[in-house]
Parts: sequence; C-alpha cells; structure tokens
Amino acid sequence: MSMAAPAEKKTMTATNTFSGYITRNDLAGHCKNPHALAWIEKCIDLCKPDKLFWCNGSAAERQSLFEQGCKDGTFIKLNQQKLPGCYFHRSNSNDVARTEHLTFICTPSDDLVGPTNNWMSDKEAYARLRGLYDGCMKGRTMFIVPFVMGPIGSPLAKVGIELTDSLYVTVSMSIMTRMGDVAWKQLGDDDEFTRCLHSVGDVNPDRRYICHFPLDNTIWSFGSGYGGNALLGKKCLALRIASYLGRQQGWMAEHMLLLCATSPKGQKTYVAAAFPSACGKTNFAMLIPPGKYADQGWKITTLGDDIAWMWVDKESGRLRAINPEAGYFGVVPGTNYTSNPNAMESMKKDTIYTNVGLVTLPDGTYDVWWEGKDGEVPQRCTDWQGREWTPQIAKETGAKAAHPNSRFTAPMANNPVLDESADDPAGVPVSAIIFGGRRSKGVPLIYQAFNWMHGVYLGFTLGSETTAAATGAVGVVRRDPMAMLPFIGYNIRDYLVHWSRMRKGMKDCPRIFHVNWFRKDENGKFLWPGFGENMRVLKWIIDRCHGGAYAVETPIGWMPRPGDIDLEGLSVTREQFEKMQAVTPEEMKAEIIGQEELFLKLAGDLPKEMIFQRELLIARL
Ligand code: GTP
Ligand code: SPV
Ligand code: MN
Repeated sequence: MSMAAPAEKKTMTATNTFSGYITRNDLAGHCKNPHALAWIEKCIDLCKPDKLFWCNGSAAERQSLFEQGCKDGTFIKLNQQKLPGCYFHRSNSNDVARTEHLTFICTPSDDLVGPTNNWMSDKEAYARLRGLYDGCMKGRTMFIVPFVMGPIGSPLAKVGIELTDSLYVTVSMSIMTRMGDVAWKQLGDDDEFTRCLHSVGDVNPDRRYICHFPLDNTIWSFGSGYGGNALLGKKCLALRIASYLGRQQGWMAEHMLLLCATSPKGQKTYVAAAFPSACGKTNFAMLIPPGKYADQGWKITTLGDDIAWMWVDKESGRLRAINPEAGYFGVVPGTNYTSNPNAMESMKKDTIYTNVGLVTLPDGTYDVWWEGKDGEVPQRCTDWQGREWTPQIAKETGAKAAHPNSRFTAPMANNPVLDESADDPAGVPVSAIIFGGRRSKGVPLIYQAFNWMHGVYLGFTLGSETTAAATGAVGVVRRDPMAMLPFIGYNIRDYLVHWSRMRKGMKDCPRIFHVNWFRKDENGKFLWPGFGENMRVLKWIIDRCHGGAYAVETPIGWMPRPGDIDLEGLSVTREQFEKMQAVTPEEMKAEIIGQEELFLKLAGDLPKEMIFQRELLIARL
C-alpha cells in the first residue's frame, strides 16, 4: 500500500499540472510584444482582476479550463461515452442572442458609420464604458486570449487579443479561432492587433454595450456572455472591424459560407454564399449531395460556414477567399441526420452545447436534446432556462426545450467533409457568389444576376424574414444588404462603392445568383425540399459558371427553364417548380415597394449605380 501511494500521487499531479494562472509580475516575462504588454497592463489597471490567466492554446489548457468550468458551474459535463469532450452551458436567459440595438460603431462623427449603424461618439463610448469596466473584474480572473483570424501565415490573417472575465468565452475562442502561442508568432513585434476587451459585467441588458472603435482597431464589449456579443473574434472583429479594414486595404469581409463542389470529373468550383443569420449557411456549407449526385461522384466540402474574407489576386485577377474562423458556432434546433449529417458528426466530440435541453440519463450522467433531434423525444428534460420540460408541458404551453437560437461550438476539424484547403493561407478562387433570404412569398427559388453591378443590387436589396439569431420580433421582412446589415462596420454608402470597385481589379469576376429556399404554399408548407436537395440548384449555378447551362432572360435576371433544374426523384412536379419560380407583376411591384424604405433610409447616401439598377428593373417590368 505504501508503495502504491506515491505512484497514485504522481498520476494525479501529471494530469493536474496545467495552470495558466500567472501573477502580474510574470506578465512581462510572458508577453514579449511591448504594445500588447502596455495595453494589457492598462486594462488590468482598469478592470482590477484578482487573477490573471495566460492562455497558450494547448489541449491540456482547454481540458483544465473545462474541468474548472465544471466546478464553478459554467459547464455541465455530458456523458463522455456518448459525447467525448462535450460540455453543456446555459447562458443567462436575458442573454441568448445578439442584441443589435445595443451594438455601436464608435467614431468621432456619425457620417463615418452611416444610416444603418447605431452610432456613439468614441469619446462618449470610452467614457461610459470605462465607468462600467472600472473594477468589474474584482474577485474574478482576467483571461488573456491571443488569437489569429485566418490560416496562419495568410497575408490576410489578423491577430486579436481578447481580455475577458468569462471562462466560457475563453474556451469558445479556443475552438472558434487559432488561439494561443501561434498568435504571438504571427504578431511578432507589430502593433497591428485588435484590442478586444470583454466583461460579462452583471449581464444586465441595461448595462450592455457592444462597442467597436474601427479607427483604433478596438472592441469593447460589456454585459453579455453570448456568441456574437462576446466571442469578439467572430462578428465584431471578423466582420465589423474587418469590413472597415478591408475597405481601407482593398479586400472584403463578408457574412458568407464558403464551399467547394467537386464534379465527377474532378473539377472544383468554389462558391461563397451570403444568407442572413439562421437562414441556412451552415446547412448549405455542409450539404451532402443526394443519391444520384453522390452516385455520379459529386462531392461538397466545407471551407467555412459563416464568414469569408476575400481579395483580388493580382496575378490571376480572380477573387480569392479564406475562412477566418477555425470552428462552427451553429444553430442546433432542427439539426439532425436528415437535415445535416455533417453537422451532427461535427458535434459528436469536443463540442460545447449552449442553451439546448438537458436530459438526465438513468446512470445520472447527462445528454442533450433539442427540437428536431433524431430519435425519441425524452419523457422529461430540463429546458434552456433550467425549468422542467415534458412533451405535455410543450403541448400545453408551447415551451421549447432548446432555445430557438441554441448553438453548438465545434472545431472545424471535426467536420467529415472539411475541405483540404481550409487551412491554406492562399485561399481558394471564388466562381460564384449567392445571395439568399428567408422569404415565404413572392421571391423565386433561383435566378442569376445579369452582371456584377446587377448582382451588387440584388445583394443590396436582399430581404429576409427576421429570425431568433437576434433579439426582437421574428418573421418580419427586413432589408439585409448582403446579409451584412448588422455587421457592416462603417457607412453603407462606402460599403456599396467598395463592392462596385472590387470589380475593377478582377479579370474574371464571380457570377452572382439569388436563391430562396423558404418560399411557402397557401398552407404554410415549404415548396422546396431544401437541405441536400439544394444540390440541384447548386448544380445549375456551377454549370452557369462554366458556361454549361441554359437560362432565359427575364425582367429580374437569368432563370432556368423548368427542364434546366433536375427534378428527377423529387416529389416536386414541373408545375410546382414553375410555381416556385413564378413572380407575378403584383408580387414584383410589392417587392419594389418593399425596397422603398431602404432607398429612403439611404437617400442622399446612395451610390448612383443602385438607383440606376432600380430604374432599369422598373423599365424591364
Ligand atoms: P447563423 O449561424 O446564424 O449565421 O445561421 P446560418 O445561416 O448558418 O443558418 P443554419 O444553416 O444554421 O440554418 C438555420 C435554420 O434554417 C435551421 O433551422 C435550418 O433547419 C433551416 N434551414 C437551413 N437550410 C434550409 C433549407 O434548405 N430549407 C429549409 N426549409 N430550411 C433550412
Ligand atoms: C449569426 O447570428 O449570424 C451567428 C451567430 O452566426 S453569432 O455568433 O451570435 O453572431
Ligand atoms: Mn452568422
């Protein structure tokens, strides 16, 4: 016995030795970049944390953070046989989606942010938030989280450092970004990094601010621990700040998935698609070609499911793209082995489940459940707010076990169809850009823009019914230019001019398309089966890019004839397909009038090309 004891002790220390806790005196020893060091010191003086945690991005570190999170209540460990490396997290019930009305672009003058953003003077924002940050980390730990957005070594890759008092955010950043020591290597002695300061504060919506200072390459987020509000590498850096930097530096940051379609002959076509939040990007990016297409040898592989950074390659004159992220923060409800098997596979291990239902298994361990999951509906579970949920309660009250915007956070390496170029610093050449919204009425399944400028107009006027991804009413049509309305970090006028100008450097520009998977019949049923069957539409798009498919000219753009989209093996008849594609003059009129508000909002700021495109459309009708 006395022999065994030391051995046991040794194992214990071997698994528990990891500690990222450092003292303030250690800081200079760890942080070799003088600009970062000075900034971190300043933030410590302001927030006054009790402890400091220096993240190196190792697997041992992530494991130790999960273990700590299980002790302090941040995480609940899920059944490790069923879901190895998976944890459950519940956010505050007032903090389950992005809060666009509390999101600000902070600059000296409001002209810089334009009519689509909330503006706060930078001076005022700094002052107001400084008051909130003052001492906000007393009794807490400040995690120092360095990260890279983009494949390491990519000319477009950007470094950020997030200082946060949230363990959940820290672990999430280690999944969603290339986090840890790699960031210091990428940064070197440079001063060019995004300064991201984050505190959950007291998670009070009255003291919640998501502030961006594009002129200072700085993000200050206070009072929220959720997704796009708190994982500052994602929407805040990779879209709002990056879109601003992209305009300065001649590239684009877009709310787009990125996929590769490989034909049976081995021809690769890279496609980028912008759909608003919760409108199908993750699903489309992981699409599995249905029976016949798979049999023929079609393959879809994923580069990214939410964000694309794109630039024009000087040599080839082609638009190239990278995905700045390293993980997926995907919508859970409705995800199953029929709708998205690759997402199901991606969240089988090393995944955080946020705000889903929690099921207690007979052995006392935990599993997760959500509306639309495969298999049996559990007899009871705990819902996303921690309340009891049963099918009977659901029937009586309509209560959902999982919040409609509950999410999985999974490393992209888990995706069985991850594209081989997902880590390539040189990115991939984009052949098609697709815009799509959630429209139950009046918008066809698929059509193609006449040219780049017309495509920019289609993107600009994109309409979509609002979803649970942001707080506020759900199901209202709003204009969401390029699916970027909540994410353009500067004046939309300049953003549209930037889109127009990007064309100039391109020798061979991507073709632009518009899709709508969400058109409904009189009974509120989706007309198009969607998901994997979207392959049929994608096939036409790919053929159009390579000059291999027919289309007819219509007032709104190029359209496939009923025979041009393969319907074989679908329950969709030719007549139904025609119905999906048809736009009556009344519907067209309603759509143009529906765009009026956007045009009015931008009046005086609108690039003339957009006005011309609108006039041309009206003339064609
Ligand atoms: P964000 O992560 O918020 O940016 O969302 P996303 O654009 O990645 O959306 P996602 O793929 O997660 O899909 C959101 C919702 O749309 C899910 O509930 C899906 O079930 C549904 N959806 C996705 N694709 C289709 C489709 O082709 N047809 C229909 N009817 N629904 C779809
Ligand atoms: C979206 O809302 O578009 C998302 C989720 O992708 S979040 O990270 O919260 O922005
Ligand atoms: Mn998104």
